[in-house]
Amino acid sequence: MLIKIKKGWELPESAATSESTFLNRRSLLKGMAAGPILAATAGLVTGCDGESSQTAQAANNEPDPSANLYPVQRNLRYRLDRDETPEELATTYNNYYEFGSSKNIWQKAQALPLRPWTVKISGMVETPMEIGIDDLLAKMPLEERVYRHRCVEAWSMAVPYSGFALKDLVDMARPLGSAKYLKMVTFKDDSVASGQKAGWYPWPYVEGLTIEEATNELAFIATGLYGKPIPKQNGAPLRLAVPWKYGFKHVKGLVEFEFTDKRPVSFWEEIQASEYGFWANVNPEVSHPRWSQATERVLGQDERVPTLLYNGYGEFVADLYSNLKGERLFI
Ligand SMILES: Nc1nc2c(c(=O)[nH]1)N[C@H]1C(S)=C(S)[C@@H](COP(=O)(O)O)O[C@H]1N2
Ligand SMILES: [Mo]
Repeated sequence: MLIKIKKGWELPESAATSESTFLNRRSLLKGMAAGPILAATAGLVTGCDGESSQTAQAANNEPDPSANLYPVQRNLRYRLDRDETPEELATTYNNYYEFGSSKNIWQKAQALPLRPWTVKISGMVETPMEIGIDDLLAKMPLEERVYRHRCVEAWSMAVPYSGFALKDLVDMARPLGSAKYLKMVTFKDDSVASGQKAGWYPWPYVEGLTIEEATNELAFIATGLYGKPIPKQNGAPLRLAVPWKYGFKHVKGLVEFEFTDKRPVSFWEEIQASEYGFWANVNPEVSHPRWSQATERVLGQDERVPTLLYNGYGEFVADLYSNLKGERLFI
């Protein structure tokens, strides 16, 4: 399936790009040490991701055995004040550094094989286990939720994910009382994900939540998108969706859930902790060090809209943070 779309809506991003280009040059000069590159300047850092050199690896197009699970029933508790983003935008404008630092990685991501796919549950749990993705999907009650998604780069979308509450996985894992955090880890295989050959990134991509956050009703594991299995570029077969947090927390291609008493250091935090912290809750009043977070560009729309505290999900999550005033909750 080849979708050719106009790139006009990508242009406003170039505003942010100019800043990061400047910083990228500096970090190049410093020998790649710090790479504050989320607002990507394709090709500059990895030297291999420009559109012109987009020679996708052989697509791995085996039929998805989970296709017959979808669509699933929509949970109407999570409503939106805005339209759903058109599917062809949400599935062709992505961040997935394993496949390159441009937004245009959807073809390259097709190289990822989705079966066999084993998920490991490890660390401080009653019974560590490994479970195949299809067994996991059969165990979990699937539903659809329309969620907003707000990238720290100040673009946003609203998409219907299918999947299950992360709490259901936590309950299945039965963590010990000593577990305070859940660390989530992306696959690592640089034979399909050429971005992982770039040795200056701390692969594999890792993210973390507190157990309280992970068991909050909003924390969701997405296995589907637009009533179908979730596309590879959006994080198949499993990705996190925590819509009150910036997009980089929404770790894709998950292979491991580790319960731990140590706060995980996430991928972007390791690269540039001053710009991408552990909590990363959306707040329009707390700027990124290099740009404002006050407004966002909705994919497919020309006008920017105001960004909301906790991305509009305060009623569900604000209480999680009432005793954490000393923490850097918003970056
Ligand atoms: N493994 C992994 N997960 C990732 C990323 C990544 O580069 N690698 N990018 C993150 C960022 S910055 C965003 S905004 C979202 C984008 O998700 P989408 O492509 O479905 O919009 O994925 C997040 N999850
Ligand atoms: Mo992002």
